[in-house]
Amino acid sequence: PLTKKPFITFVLGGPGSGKGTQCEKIASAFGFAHLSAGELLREEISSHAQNGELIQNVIKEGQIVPSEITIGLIRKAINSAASDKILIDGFPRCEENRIAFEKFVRVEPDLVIFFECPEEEMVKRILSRNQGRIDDNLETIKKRLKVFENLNMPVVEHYSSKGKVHKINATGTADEIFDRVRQLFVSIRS
Ligand code: UP5
Ligand code: MG
Repeated sequence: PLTKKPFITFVLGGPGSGKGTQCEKIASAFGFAHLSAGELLREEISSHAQNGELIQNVIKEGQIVPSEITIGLIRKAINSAASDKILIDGFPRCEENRIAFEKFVRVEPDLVIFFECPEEEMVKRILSRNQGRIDDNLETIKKRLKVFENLNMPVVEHYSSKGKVHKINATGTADEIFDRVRQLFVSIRS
């Protein structure tokens, strides 16, 4: 369990849908802590942590890292976050992730945001990122898209059935998208 009771928002959407970009904006406008599950995993690789090699192999294949690894990193990050309002970007990625998180961290998200974006737009964005990510090549992108569709969408559907999902049109410029996101956060603040 956690050492405090935070307000948790899961931020979901396909690869390149703009989760990281929008989370940065939400964090600075509304005082949230931004925890990117993918970033936490990439830090394990670059710091040569015990599971670094395993994580690298999974990410390179566009597959999902074992829940216990990711959940351990997220739990630690929540407990040391500077805010009790938390954005968890890019997790849970599958029903098994979700169920394990609820079981071991013993919280449910207060809110789930889903960024909806056409595949061709996501691919275009990722291919122009140029930040040296080992999964930003067409071959891995295709696998990431499949995993998203087959394993991550059921998580979105689960939370939709509980009325927790706010779907956001993730096309247009980053600022246009943030105008949509901002309205949501203003409405939950008041
Ligand atoms: N960009 C952003 N918004 C734009 C806009 N409106 N118009 C034009 N360009 C825009 O954006 C992607 C790129 O597009 C950037 O260059 C940005 O400037 C530009 P970004 O905000 O980075 O999108 P995001 O949705 O965050 O894309 P990302 O590639 O990070 O998504 P993924 O979900 O694929 O990556 P993540 O880091 O979450 O996961 C990577 C891998 O880690 C997974 O494939 C998986 O193998 C592993 N993983 C797990 O196993 N478990 C986890 O819990 C999490 C990750
Ligand atoms: Mg990201």
